[in-house]
Amino acid sequence: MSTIIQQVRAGVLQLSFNRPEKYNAFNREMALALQEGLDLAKNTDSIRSVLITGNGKAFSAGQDLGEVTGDQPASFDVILSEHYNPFIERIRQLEKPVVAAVNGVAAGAGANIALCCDIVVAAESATFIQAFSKIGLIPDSGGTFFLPRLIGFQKATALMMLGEKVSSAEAERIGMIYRVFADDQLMPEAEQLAATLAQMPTKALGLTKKALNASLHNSWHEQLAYEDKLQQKAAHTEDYQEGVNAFMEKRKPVFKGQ
Ligand code: LHQ
Repeated sequence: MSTIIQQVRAGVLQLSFNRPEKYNAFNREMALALQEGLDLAKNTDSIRSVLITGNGKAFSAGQDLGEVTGDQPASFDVILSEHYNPFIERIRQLEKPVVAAVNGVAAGAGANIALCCDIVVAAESATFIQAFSKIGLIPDSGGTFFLPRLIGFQKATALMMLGEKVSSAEAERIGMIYRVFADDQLMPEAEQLAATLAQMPTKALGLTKKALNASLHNSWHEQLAYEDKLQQKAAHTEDYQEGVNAFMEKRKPVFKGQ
């Protein structure tokens, strides 16, 4: 059985973590499979958005701790440089929207993978735990970068140091995630959201993501110049022509992602 199930429909690539008996904890195979899925999204024009979720009760419990214990524990260096960092880079650099549908507990790297996605939605019963401190580690997978930017330095520090469980309602309230849905509505809503994104002007969404990435380190005047540069690119896309023509002709636009 694959550790990640890939399904493509209506321009959406759904990647479902599939180690439910381990709460979708990451072993090497699953980490490499996630990278492959993200490469497929990058290299396939007809895929215009990505939806990441977990099969079973959990979204992901982070690193499979069985892989770092026992007789032949995997080296931390390998785990970060070959597993986590490459897929965090891929999610942020993919010029297509990535939605995380957090269906259950998201702990350790499992939480931080969700939090680096573009839009995070969660089930009412889902929880987020910066579990690292509980086992003597530091938050990785971009957690120390994204979490303070999402919810502020103070709350991020407390959550990372205390390793407390955060409900999805609280996560929405503090801006950690976009929206919460009733458990039985999460997947229909997340699929609709990803399908809507897949019908939108993909190039403009990709350029928006580039601008947002750059805003995390640019000064405001650098950012204005960067917006100028990216807007010129957006203005040369077919979807911009279609969007503006459709508006003038009072009809619904049909965007092709070009
Ligand atoms: C697991 C796991 C798991 C294996 C649940 N591994 N089996 C980077 C650098 C290098 C190395 C280290 O890691 C990292 C990044 C990281 O992600 S570090 C953080 C690693 N993750 C954790 O420390 C979380 C550990 N898990 C938990 O705290 C709990 O399982 C949570 C809070 C996620 C869920 O609690 P419960 O709902 O009470 O479920 P449970 O504890 O009973 O777990 C269910 C099953 O899943 C159980 O298996 P079993 O056969 O006993 O039913 C667990 O052993 C298994 N599982 N997490 N990370």
